[in-house]
Order: sequence, then structure tokens, then C-alpha cells
Amino acid sequence: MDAAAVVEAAGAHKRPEDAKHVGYGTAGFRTKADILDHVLMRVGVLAALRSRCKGGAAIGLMVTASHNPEPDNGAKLVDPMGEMLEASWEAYATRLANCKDDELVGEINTIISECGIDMQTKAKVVLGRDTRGSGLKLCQAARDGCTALGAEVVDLGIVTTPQVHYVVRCLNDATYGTPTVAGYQEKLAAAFKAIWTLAGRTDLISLKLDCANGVGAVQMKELLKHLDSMLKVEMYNDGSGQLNHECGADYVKVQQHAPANMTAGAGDRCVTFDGDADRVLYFFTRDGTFFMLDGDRISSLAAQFIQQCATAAALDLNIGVVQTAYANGNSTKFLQTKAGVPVACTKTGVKHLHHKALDYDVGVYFEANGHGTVVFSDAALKKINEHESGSEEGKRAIAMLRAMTELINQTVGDAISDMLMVEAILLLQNMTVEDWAAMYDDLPNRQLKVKIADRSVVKTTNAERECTAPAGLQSAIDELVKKFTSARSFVRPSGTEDVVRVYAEAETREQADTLAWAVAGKVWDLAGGIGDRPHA
Ligand code: G16
Repeated sequence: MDAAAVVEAAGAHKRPEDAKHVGYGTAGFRTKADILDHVLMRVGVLAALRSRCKGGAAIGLMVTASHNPEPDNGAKLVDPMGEMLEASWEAYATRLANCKDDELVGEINTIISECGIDMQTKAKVVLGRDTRGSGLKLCQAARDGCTALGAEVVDLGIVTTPQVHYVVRCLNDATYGTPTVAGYQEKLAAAFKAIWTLAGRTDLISLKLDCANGVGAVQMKELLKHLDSMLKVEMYNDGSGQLNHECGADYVKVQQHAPANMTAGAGDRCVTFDGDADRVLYFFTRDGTFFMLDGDRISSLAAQFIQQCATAAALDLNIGVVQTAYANGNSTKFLQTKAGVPVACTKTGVKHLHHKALDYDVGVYFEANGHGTVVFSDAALKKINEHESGSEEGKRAIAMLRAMTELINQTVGDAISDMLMVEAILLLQNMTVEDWAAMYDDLPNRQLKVKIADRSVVKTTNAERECTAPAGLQSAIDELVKKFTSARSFVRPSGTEDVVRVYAEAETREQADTLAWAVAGKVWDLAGGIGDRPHA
């Protein structure tokens, strides 16, 4: 290692003496952008080390704070096959990000020796950023960290998070596609065209799309140049307003109504992305009532479709769905009883769901917030690509599955690819969004955020469905839940925002809301609430 280059980079990106501790959370580092300069430089260093540790494979570094407000920023790291950074390296990331400037060389040497990294190996880091104003400067800090460690940097500029995952995968696995943003657009467009042809569709599909004033707008405009004979997309919140402010997938999911500047009129098929375009939700209104088609709905649609194709083609595939505690109870019931698909539950964070999904031939994973994808094992891909079916129905089913494996970004949840997957399934099955919504009825639910002095005092177990600290909180939740029908509630500290999240569902809207506010009040009482006690 060139220690002088590291010292120089540390000098250019000084860690303030009173710097706040930052931890590697649900999706990497995430906090106020103005305290991240030294952190991003060190994340660049870490990405270069990770690349060498993986024999010179490309590693991704996305500068984004996704669904958070504009003043926030952060970093997500991507491992060689396009998956999230291996959990065992999160501790290295946190150590590097928080050490003092004069400890940095020592910390790097510790990682080199603990991981047996050969510093002669070449290193490559793929850099991307969302549309936040702070992104350019933070990317420069990351780049300085990479170059201090002698890594080559491939800068993609303003891209979606899933595009960084895609390019990283392609650089390390040429069979996956061309390692450029144009290669991504062309792959998705070709797969969607194949499905369009298979379905025999002739008229345009019309959508209204809320882009959260984020990078999804930039990239969708490019993709639509390939798809304008098939898709007509009216874009809203496409960059002129404030990022994620009263718009975007997180806002729509939590508030359960349409975003600002967009109306969902009768017959409108509406879609919403989050700030870095890795989450997607659908919604529509009927007789003034708002219907949301969230991540649970997307996984139900996808799992049932893949299951039906496999059956039609007599293909033996072990299909499973992975959810989190936020999954609507009725979606779990539908999947297990009607679709006949096993369901596993993990902690929040796509890194956990992705890992579990790899246990199946075809793992369908979505968080209720719209973040997820479908992963096909090598064995499943081989079966799908080599299988020959005698019947016409079987041949069509296999053709549909093959096109799906190309259309889906299997590296990570991807709003653009997931949206095209939903459109493809609806198209191939001749379904409307209303047919999709009729698959099951959601249990009314409510999510709330509670501000407390130190959210680390809230500890959970059992895939975050039970709370082990502070004392008395779980029993208080249990007592409240008993008062309502078909009710469930849990609390967990967020890994991306300084809040405790509360989730409640029950048989009626009124019960779900009452339960959520009561649980939020208990969190505030027992976990050190700050500001006003939560109230409806
Ligand atoms: C990230 C993660 C998601 C997670 C979300 C909220 O999403 O990638 O898996 O559901 O944060 O996490 P938490 O409840 O811990 O704050 P994004 O889209 O913000 O990157």
C-alpha cells in the first residue's frame, strides 16, 4: 500500500475531531450529506480493498440516500455478482469510516492482514450517484479513496442503484450482459419486446409514473426511446421538484395516497419509484377509493405466474417467496394456501431477503415497500433454457419464462425492471390492475415513525417480529394486540432513518390505526420518546 497516498487523501478529506459515529445500516451508510466527506473517501478505500480481496473483481459504490430527504446522502456497496456487500465486511466498513485520520493507515493494514489481501492484485470500482446536489462532491471523495489505493475507477455518473449492480455483475460475469448503462437499456428493451411479440399485443400500454424527482426519471426517459412503440408513460415529479418530497414509493406506501402533483383518475394505471429507483409500487383508484399494489402484491403476482408456467411446461422448479415482518398477513395466507408456495420471513433489508431467496430454484423476494426481485439458480436457468415441452401450452410457458429471466434484474430490486416484469405478466395473462388487486384483500395496516433519544435501545428478535428491549415493551404490545381482531403489530429501529418504525394491521382501518397509535405511544413512553407523544 502507498501509505503516503492514503495520508494525502485523508488530509484532503479530514475527519472532524467531533465527527458523529456512523454505522453501516440496512443499506450502507446514510446520514446528513454534510458530514459524509471523510466517510465517502474511506468507503472508496474499502471498495478498493474489497476488489483486491475478490481477486480483482469489480466492486460497486453507489452514492445515494435512496428514499431519504434531499439533504441526506450515503453509500451502498455492491459485491462482484451484483449482490449487497457481504455482511462480514460491514464491520470493516464501520471501523474505517469512524477511525481518526492518523489511525487510517493502521486500520487498512489490519484489514489487509486479516483478509490476506494481495496488494499486487489490480482493483476496480464502479461508481454511480443519484441526482442529489451533494452527490458530485461525495463521488469525488470516493474516487480519491479508490485512487489512493491504486484502484481503477469506472464512473457511470447519474444512474439508478440497480444499474450499478447490473454493470458490476456484467464486468465480472460476461454472460449476464454488456457492462454499460446502454447495455442495460438494450437488454431490458429486447426482453420486453420478446414478451410483447409473444403476447401478440398491438396497442400501447399507458402508465402514469411518479419518479420521486429522482434518477428514475432520467433513466426511464432513455429506456423509453427503445420502448415507445409499446409503452406510453406520462411522467410526474420527474426532477423539477424536491427529491422524495411528498412523492415517491416510500411516501405513497406510508401515506396510502397518491403523490403530490399527480392524480389517479378512474382507469389510470399508476406507478411510483423511490429516489434511486430500486423500489416500485402500483396504485389506482376506484370510486374514489385508493388501492395500492405493493411489494407483497408484486411477489404474489410473480410467484403465481412462475408457478403456473412451470406447471404448464411440466418443469420441476422449487419456487419460494421471501418476505419480512411488514408483509400483509393476507398476502402470506394467499401465497401459502392459494398459490401453494412456501414463504420464509427474514429481517428487513434486501440483503437478508436476497440471501434467503438463493435457497430456492426460483426465489421471489419483495419487501412490502416495493423493494425486491426474482432470482433464478444456475440449475433453474439450465432447466428453463434446455427444457423442451411437447404441448403448445408448454412451449409458450417456457418461452415466457425464458423472456422473464432476461427481463428481471436478478442482482437486486430494480424499479424499472420490476415495473416491466409486472407489465409483462399482466400482458401475458391478459389481466388488468383490478384483476391483480382481486387476488386477495389486504388487511388494513398503518406504519408510523416514533422519535426517541437513542433508537439503539430498541432490540428485536424472531425476524424483527418481537421486541426484547426495552423491558416491558413487547408485553405492552401483546396486550394491545389482543384487543383487536386479526391484529398484529411490531416495532423496530430503522436502519436508514433516526426513528423507530411501528407497524400494525387489523381487520378494519379504524382498528389498524388505533392499534398503531397506541403502540407508538408505548414506544415513546418506554423507549425514551422525544418531542410530542405520538397521537392520531
Ligand atoms: C433500504 C433497504 C430496504 C429497507 C429500507 C428501509 O431501502 O434497502 O431493504 O426496507 O431501506 O429500511 P429501514 O426500515 O431499516 O429504515 P432504500 O430504498 O431506502 O435503500
